[in-house]
Amino acid sequence: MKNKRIAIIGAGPSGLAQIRAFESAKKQGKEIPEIVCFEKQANWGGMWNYTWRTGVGKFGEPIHGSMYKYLWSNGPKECLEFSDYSFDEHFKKPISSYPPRPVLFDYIQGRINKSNARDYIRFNTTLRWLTFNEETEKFTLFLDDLKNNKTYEEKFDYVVVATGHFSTPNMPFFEGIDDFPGAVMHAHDFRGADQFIDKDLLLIGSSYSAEDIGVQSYKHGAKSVTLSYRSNPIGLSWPEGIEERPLVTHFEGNTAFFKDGTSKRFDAVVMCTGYQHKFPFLPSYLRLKTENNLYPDHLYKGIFFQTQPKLIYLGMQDQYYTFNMFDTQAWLSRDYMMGEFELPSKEEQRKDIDLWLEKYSKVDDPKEDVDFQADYIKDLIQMTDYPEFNVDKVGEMFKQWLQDKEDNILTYRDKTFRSVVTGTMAAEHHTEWMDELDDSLERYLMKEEKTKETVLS
Ligand code: FAD
Ligand code: NA7
Repeated sequence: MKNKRIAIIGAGPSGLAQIRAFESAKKQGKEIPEIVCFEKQANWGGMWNYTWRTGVGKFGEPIHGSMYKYLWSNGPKECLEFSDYSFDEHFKKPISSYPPRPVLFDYIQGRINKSNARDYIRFNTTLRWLTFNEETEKFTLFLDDLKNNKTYEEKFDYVVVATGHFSTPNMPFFEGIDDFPGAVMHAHDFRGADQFIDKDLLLIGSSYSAEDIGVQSYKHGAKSVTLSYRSNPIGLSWPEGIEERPLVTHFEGNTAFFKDGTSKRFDAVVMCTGYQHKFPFLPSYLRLKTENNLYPDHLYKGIFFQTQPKLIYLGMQDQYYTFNMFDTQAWLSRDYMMGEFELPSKEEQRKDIDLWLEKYSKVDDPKEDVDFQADYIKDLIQMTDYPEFNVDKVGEMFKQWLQDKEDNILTYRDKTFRSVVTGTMAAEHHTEWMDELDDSLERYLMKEEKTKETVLS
């Protein structure tokens, strides 16, 4: 086992889950392979490692981060809780169900800090390219040590791609947009709504980014928010100041024209039009080519690449379940790499993928989406020793969350849920979400009396 070398690309929640899976086997006294994780950023956490930068970073690499200031969890934290490291264990007291980004970042770090995970990670290192030799059955990775401006190559037996898929913008063109006089950006480059105070804002898209950036901009004082949809409106009952219109047909100056014949003048446009699965470091025959969906084709059990199963993809699905799904995937991929889980024949793999794709083709609303992803996770869990958690109960919470958003998009983050890991009921946050403009960890963990003092002083 010691002679096997595993490369993990990316130290976001998925890559860290893979390290954690190996650490857990090591704790059980098993001999684990040599692991090297390559992370192009200076720290771990992936998306949760906030950066103020846009465009390129310090070393000229495309910026990975798409998260922004004032980002609060968009689903209950009880739905993403690690089943081997609870929120109670980390925070030592109940916290609310919808914490802001720095709090979840702290939680992610808490679990991984318990081990020597940092020793496995080479930060500021980008995977540029890789090849696979059919004879030696080894991958050669071409790596760029960004700090020292040095390239080098190394050989590995397995490669785990954990580079995420919400980083490379899908940026559509609309006639006249090139002459729009205000700011035009993609959600990937959005870093907070302060810039839109008193502005008329147009968001194109009708999914999570449009909803969340729209509501944040409203909360932080935008004059108006217009969401423009291509297929379906989000369809919530919006407060006055937020509205939905069909797709933009074109722009003339700072006026946008919509499919229903209406028009409106805007100060800024944010394209909330999703992301591309992008793997510039892989030759095309090893690349996963897919849209954002719950069951990308060509991945057995959602992770093993059919053309070459020694290439494993984590977290490539669209996500209701997040951290706990990445964990279950990482546990199964670990077992495969340690020779404890055998892949069936190519034909059997294809059959299994087709069954899942057929099941997925029948899914047609968000509640069924949740059930589908729950079934997928249950399928994985029963093949591994990942600590069981009540996946269906989490599914019920997701459905309640969908309902809460429909009831009131401005207050759903004030609701609380019960942990399936510890049974603990979440605490109510000291301040209602709409009134809370500070998303820092310090403010979040403050006692209620203290928050009043800070407001009065
Ligand atoms: P990422 O977090 O994207 O991490 C991938 C890592 O790979 C990064 O660190 C990157 O630097 C590294 N990398 C990429 N290319 C290379 C390379 N060539 N060489 C070396 N390293 C590389 N999920 C939730 O559960 N709740 C939320 O509230 C939530 N909000 C979100 C809000 C936004 C705006 C976005 C974009 C996503 C949100 N998500 C949320 C989903 C989020 O993507 C997941 O929670 C999680 O971060 C995915 O983990 P990952 O490790 O798969 O990918
Ligand atoms: P999603 O969920 O992939 O949604 C992309 C949206 O963009 C969706 O509404 C699409 O409409 C829309 N879209 C895509 N292309 C176009 C064009 N050409 N014109 C108009 N609209 C378009 O991405 P998000 O960024 O919202 O969410 C991704 C993650 O980031 C998520 O995990 C969040 O937590 C944060 P469609 O319905 O396909 O017509």
